Amino acid sequence: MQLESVVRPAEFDVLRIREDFPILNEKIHGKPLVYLDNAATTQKPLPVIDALRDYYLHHNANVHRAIHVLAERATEGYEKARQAVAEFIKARSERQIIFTRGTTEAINLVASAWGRKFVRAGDEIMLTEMEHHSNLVPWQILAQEVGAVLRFIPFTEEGILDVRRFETLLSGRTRIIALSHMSNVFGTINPIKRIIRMAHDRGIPVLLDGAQSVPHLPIDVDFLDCDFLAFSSHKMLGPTGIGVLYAKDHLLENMNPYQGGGEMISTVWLENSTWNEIPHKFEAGTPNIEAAFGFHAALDYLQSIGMKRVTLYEQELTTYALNRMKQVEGLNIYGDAPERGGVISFNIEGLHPHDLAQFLDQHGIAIRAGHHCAQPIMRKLNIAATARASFYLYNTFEEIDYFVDSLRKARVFFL
Ligand code: 7TS
Repeated sequence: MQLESVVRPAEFDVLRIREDFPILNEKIHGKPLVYLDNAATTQKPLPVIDALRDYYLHHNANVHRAIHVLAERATEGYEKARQAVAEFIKARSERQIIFTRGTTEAINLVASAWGRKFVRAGDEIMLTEMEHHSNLVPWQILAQEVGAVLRFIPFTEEGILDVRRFETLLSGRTRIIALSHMSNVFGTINPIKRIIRMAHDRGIPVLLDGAQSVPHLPIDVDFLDCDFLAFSSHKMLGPTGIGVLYAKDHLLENMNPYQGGGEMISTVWLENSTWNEIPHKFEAGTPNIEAAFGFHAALDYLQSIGMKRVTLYEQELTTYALNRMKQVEGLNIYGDAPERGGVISFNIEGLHPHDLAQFLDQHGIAIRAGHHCAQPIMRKLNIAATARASFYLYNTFEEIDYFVDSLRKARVFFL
């Protein structure tokens, strides 16, 4: 994406935004917190924290069940959150929005409820080599259960999907393609529009793992034309324990239920039952109601800034960080895609990423070190782990300067 447009970073009042995140004032080992682990989870602004408190102070009751004022308030708030999600990703209807525990559960729901019905022995499920375990293991379980075969779109040295190989891997037996929109290791934004078009030419549905994209990019499911989209509230300023599965209506109508229990039924006899309307058919049991209130507040917060502005600001930060990090001696960055988000995986030669993360923590800087729930990527790169810095709308250029200076200090300290 080019920065020709509307917003220059100067117009993006990051200091004003930071005031909404009280945790950013924490001192870590006596140093100001520099939080660069946003791909794992993000911090929460006051409106989200207030929404949780407000829910318990004024609205707490179970949803969809009782006829009393609190139950009506809880139900209304929960369903309004669903509408807000639909608007945020430009879905046609809130019927297409199922609340789950997060991305992981959303993908498991599809693998289980759609997969068991439509995938047969010998059918093929297409993934990529750069998936998070969440978009790998549920398909492995399904494939083992029904005797299906997994196929993988490879990535290149630059951490870019080899779309030409994708075309040759497609076959008459490919039943679904499931891939991440943005990689949590390389930061690569995958060419999903092209992949979806090629898949749809052959009548194959596509599931997008949007855990890393929906928090950072404007999303329009109608424009993308994806069939399923999974994402998590906690990576986009909202509470943990709630996330979303978006799906096209006809897919949801034709899928079996995921879990059985209260709320997902219409009529229950001792021997059998009929199902509730979508999306309720997929929401068995009492949901995470307060999290829906908090998630709604997070979506409003992001909307009030504007996702385009968020994307542009993060791109400026990322370009700045990449340029500065490349000047650190012995530092290798994994992934060099032209289209990328604010996730940078790297190593410093001779320095274990865990030692580096511990050193940075002593300086107040929170980064991630490990395999990032993507062991197959590490295996292909022939490394055990990487360090990873990931940004969000409250990070600053000064924090990146401090981070890069601290990387240099770590080299001096350890090497
Ligand atoms: N898919 C991707 C691409 C992810 O990055 C993650 C979480 C998930 C799925 C799972 O999301 P959850 O909310 O259901 O857990 N990624 C990371 C990470 O990179 N570091 O910690 C969690």
